[in-house]
Amino acid sequence: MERYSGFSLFKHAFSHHENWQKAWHSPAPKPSYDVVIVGGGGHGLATAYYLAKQHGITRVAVLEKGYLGGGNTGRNTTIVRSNYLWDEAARLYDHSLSLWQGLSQELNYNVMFSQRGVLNVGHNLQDMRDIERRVNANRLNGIDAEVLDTKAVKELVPIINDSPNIRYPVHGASWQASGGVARHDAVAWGYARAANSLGVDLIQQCEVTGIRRQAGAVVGVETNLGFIAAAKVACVVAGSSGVMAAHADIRLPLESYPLQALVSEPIKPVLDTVVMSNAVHAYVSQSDKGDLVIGAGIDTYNGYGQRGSFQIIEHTVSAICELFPVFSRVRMNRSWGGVVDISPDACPIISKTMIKGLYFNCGWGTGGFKATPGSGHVFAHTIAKDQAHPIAAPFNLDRFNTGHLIDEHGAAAVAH
Ligand code: FAD
Ligand code: PYC
Repeated sequence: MERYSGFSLFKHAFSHHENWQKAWHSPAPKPSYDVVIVGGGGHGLATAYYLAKQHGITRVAVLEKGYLGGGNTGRNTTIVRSNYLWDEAARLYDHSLSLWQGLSQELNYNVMFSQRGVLNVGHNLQDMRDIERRVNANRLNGIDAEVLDTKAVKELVPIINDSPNIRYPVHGASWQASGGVARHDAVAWGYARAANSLGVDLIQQCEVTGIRRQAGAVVGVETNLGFIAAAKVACVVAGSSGVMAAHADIRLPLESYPLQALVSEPIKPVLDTVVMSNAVHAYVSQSDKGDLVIGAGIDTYNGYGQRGSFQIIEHTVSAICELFPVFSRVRMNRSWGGVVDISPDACPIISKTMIKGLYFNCGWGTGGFKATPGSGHVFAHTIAKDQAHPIAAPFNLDRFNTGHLIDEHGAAAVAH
């Protein structure tokens, strides 16, 4: 901003005549904020918190078009794990898992993180070979993973159907004992309260409709409440990332899909771990309240609807009933959907862009809840230093040019 005022403008004008003319005709707005974060989900709020807490940057605003945590953060099935195949992804998700362990204390807010373990079930020989490969890779990365046979799965989950005669018999599973669940909306509220107490502004009902740029750099955002000037803009809008990028004339390699889930009426405790099966497109855990929390694969077509299609949910419920016949008469209470943004390698984008001061954090697809603390932590570093955090560096946008993809379709564990 210095160059538009006093002596420095004078100096600049003589050295860059054309720029001076532009600047003269449209003076850049004085930034109200050092950083504007677009999107008040868990990732945006965590980013704001770590910017303030770890980097001392408190002139930060989080702009949310609806209400805080009302996007995928408040719609997911809360599974936390770090058993990803490739080193880069394992490092990212394991960094997050380690932050989860101290999060309630860090935020002074009970996020109900419960390490009750996660099973990824295999139903045929190839599933089991993939599981063995992933577990071996996990162990090499120091992640607590094990391969279990059918008997060991049955011991952990006595209500699972271990008959060899069902359509998709349980041949075994991977087991990550340190995985588990957390309370999704508490994560948004905890980060929001902690960020706000450090000076971050939280502005709800504020929809960003444009990204204003000048001379190749961001100068702020257009919103339904008017223009907000900012030195840096960080977009963390999950399924709306393609739309947001278009505001800056950027095309991201992302596709948006509805992903749905449902919960049952509360029942007595019957399931004290998380059971996932990619092959049958279904997974289930039991919340502390007693509801069965059930999730499906993504819809088979692109969309922005916050509900999923009947064909997918029917498939999921029939798979759950086959795996857990004891659930066949449980009544379902609610179903809903969220819009997830999936990249070609099912890994996130945590990156600077070609526009100075513009950053994107997106592409978490079906699996970003578990990453919330780690994502916010490394993204805040990337924004504050204008340089990728070492853990975030492989998730740069440039990988789609160089071909250095990190294919995590298998470990994403939800059918794509
Ligand atoms: P969000 O929480 O969606 O936040 C983005 C925010 O941006 C939204 O609040 C939105 O309103 C706001 N926004 C959008 N456009 C604008 C705009 N123009 N102006 C201002 N604000 C805007 N992950 C797991 O790890 N484990 C799971 O078990 C799991 N289960 C899932 C189940 C379902 C049904 C779904 C839908 C997702 C699931 N996920 C899971 C994925 C996970 O929910 C997401 O990856 C994660 O919550 C993304 O967080 P976020 O903060 O980036 O996005
Ligand atoms: O990534 O573990 C996961 C997940 C579970 C449900 C949706 N995503």
